[in-house]
Parts: sequence; C-alpha cells; structure tokens
Amino acid sequence: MKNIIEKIKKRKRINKDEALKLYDLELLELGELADAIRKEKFGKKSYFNINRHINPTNVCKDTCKFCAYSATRKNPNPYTFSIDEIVDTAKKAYKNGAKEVHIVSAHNPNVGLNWYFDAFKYIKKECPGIHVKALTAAEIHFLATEYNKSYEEIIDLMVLNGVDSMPGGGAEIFAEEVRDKICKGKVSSAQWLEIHKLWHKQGKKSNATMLFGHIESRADRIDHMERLRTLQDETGGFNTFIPLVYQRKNNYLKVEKFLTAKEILKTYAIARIFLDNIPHIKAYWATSTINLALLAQEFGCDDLDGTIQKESIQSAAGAASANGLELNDFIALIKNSGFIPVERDSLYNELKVY
Ligand code: V47
Repeated sequence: MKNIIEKIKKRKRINKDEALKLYDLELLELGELADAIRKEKFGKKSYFNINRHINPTNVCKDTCKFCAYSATRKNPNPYTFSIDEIVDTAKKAYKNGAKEVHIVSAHNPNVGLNWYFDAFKYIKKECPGIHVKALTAAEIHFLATEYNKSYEEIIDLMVLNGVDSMPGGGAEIFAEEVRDKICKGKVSSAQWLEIHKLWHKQGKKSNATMLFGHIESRADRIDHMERLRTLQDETGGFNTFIPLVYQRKNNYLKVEKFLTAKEILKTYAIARIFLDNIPHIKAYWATSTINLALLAQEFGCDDLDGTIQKESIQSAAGAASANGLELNDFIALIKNSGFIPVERDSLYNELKVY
C-alpha cells in the first residue's frame, strides 16, 4: 500500500490491481489522496449547471432489470410526449434560465426515427444558444438497429439536428457477465465504447456513467473505469465520469446488500485517482442524495450536475429527484458546505462564480 500511495502522491498512473487495493485504505486517508488531486485541479470550486432534464417517453423495447422507468415492466403508466410538448418544456426552461436540456428517452419502437430528431431540431430553433445534450449510446444503438442504419449515420443525424453533446447513460457496468444478468440484449460494452469513439472523432464531447451498487464486484467497477481510461487516452472526448448509485425500488433486480455511504465515497475517491485523464468527476445528487453529494466534494468530486427541474428515471426507482432543486437552495448548500459554487456551461466554461 505504501508504494501505491507514493505513486499517487507523485501523480503517477496506478494500475487496475492497485486501484482495487485502494478500497482497503481507511476512508479518510483515501479521501485525502483524492481531495489533494481535486484541489490541485479546481481548488474549492464546485461546478453545476442550470439544466432541465427531459425524459420524453418511457415506452421501451429493452428490458433492463434495474429499470423502474420503463413502462413495459413494473411501471404501468406508459407515456410519450408530442414534439410540441418536448419543445414547449424546453422553451419554458430556457425562459427561466436553463442553458442545457438533457434529453434521455426509453427505446420506443412506435414513434419513428424523426420523432427523436425533430425534437432536437425545433428546440435549437426556438431556444437559440441552448445546449442540447441528448441520446445515450444505448439510444443510438437502438435507433441504428431499429432503422437499419449505421452508428455513423445516426451520429450524422445528431450533428445535423443540433445535438451538442452526448450524455453518459447506458454504460451500466461493462463486465460482460454482470451486464448479461442486468441488461441482456441492450447495447454491448464494446458497442457503447465504439459509439462514444465515433462521436469523439467528430470533435464532440460526451460523459460516461457507471451504474454501481447492485450485483457487480469492486473489481468490475475498476474494470469499467479502466475501459473508459483506455478510450480516453485515445480520444480525449470524455468530459465527466458519473458513478450512478443504484436505486432499489420498483424494479426486477434482486439485490441483497446495498451500498454504504462509505463504499460510495470510496468509489468516488478511487475514480478521481484512477481516472487521471477524465477532468471531472460528478456526484450526481439524484442518485447519491444531495447530502452525500455535498460530502463527496471532499472525496474528489468537483461537479454536482445541476438543478434538473424534473427527473423521471432515477425517481421512478426511489430517488428524491422528481422535482429537482431550487437554484438558490442549490447554491446555498454548496456554499454552506465550504465550497465555491460555479455555474458552468455544458462544456465546463465558467459562467458565474457565486
Ligand atoms: O444508463 C436506470 C440509470 C441512466 C436506475 O451525462 C438508474 O450528465 C440508478 O444517462 N438506479 C440514464 N440509476 C441517466 C443518464 C444520466 C444521468 C445523469 C447525468 C448524465 C450526464 C446522464 O440512468 C441509465 C441507467 O444507468 N438508471 N435505472 C436505477 N434503478
């Protein structure tokens, strides 16, 4: 362990085995190592953006066991917004100061390809300058398969219709054995990485998530991060790594043992240390709870996502994120926890330091 700590202090890259060993370190010692890196990069700044999450349909062809959002499973209330409803939602948010719409849908085979793209096109027209973060690699894979298109063709349509960056969803956990148990049939790990690579090749940015706290092992988490680190070495296209804490309600995954706050904080800290080439680590408060997200600022996380306004995926599984957070409350929480709230745009340009 001494050698690993030395390596980290000298800012040398650690390998998979060393990263796994870090879980054995005492929490506060691990936290200090991660915090030192965070401080070097961002001081006491904590980033957030004023964004609006829109989840336009919950009708899904896939059957991921961890999902409580999909209407084909435990949630008996299918919905699909019209293009007008999606655009109106974006317009309202834009008028109220949102700089980004984060649009993630289920894989709905009934609406047609244009439904997905028209929404982006009209949002861009009605809300000049708004950043459209939309279509996870899982959605891109679904659209390509459903409409017999290549990934490149779908990506061209994204660029043409005004998508600015890609959210990190659909990554779940890359380890194939676990992936098969939790979301068999959806985009594979290799395909997820290939899609992000193609997107990065266009000079565009994306995020990467990891769903943890279900049936994966610690080694699976490190393996997941390593696959991301390898792609990032090649493309440099990931802005942010987002470990999503598994929410347990209303779904079909049988999980016996849930994560402790200690395990969540250790995972954030290890991500900060191991992912030496991904600039931002996001404590997505919708899944960690806002209280733990505030603490995570001391364990390597420099980003708390945003005000969200409305969220349907994690809240369906029990998260307290359905109605987002008020901007003033969000800022006060960051300030009161000893950090400097910095409003950023979607590409991490600083807009306002509070
Ligand atoms: O990939 C589904 C997750 C993701 C559950 O890029 C669950 O800034 C926890 O893409 N418990 C979609 N998570 C959300 C997403 C996202 C979210 C926040 C920020 C960004 C970003 C992207 O939601 C899916 C899946 O892993 N999810 N069910 C659940 N029970």
